[in-house]
Amino acid sequence: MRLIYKIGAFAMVLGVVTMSVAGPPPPTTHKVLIQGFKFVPERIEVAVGDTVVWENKDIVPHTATAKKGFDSKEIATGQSWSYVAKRQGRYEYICTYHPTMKGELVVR
Ligand SMILES: [Cu+2]
Repeated sequence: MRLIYKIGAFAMVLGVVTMSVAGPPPPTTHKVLIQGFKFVPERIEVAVGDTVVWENKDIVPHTATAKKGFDSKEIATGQSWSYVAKRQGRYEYICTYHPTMKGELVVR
């Protein structure tokens, strides 16, 4: 009886430890630099719940605008804009001021 209790307690502790190790990773923040009229990195892959921050290092304003999903509007020089990835999908985006600037956000 005493031994069974001990085994039970051990299993419970093991279960708690295993659950905390195997749980989903906590949300993280990813940074995309806007530099030299490019999104760096051009393609970024994140998990649902993660935050993506675009930081404009150029001397002109830019945007990070997807056809569907998100639109930063103007990000001035030295400013940043953050977006929480809520839905899975593949989002191609551009800068509306310089449409040759292209990026891709993949949300897994
Ligand atoms: Cu731009």
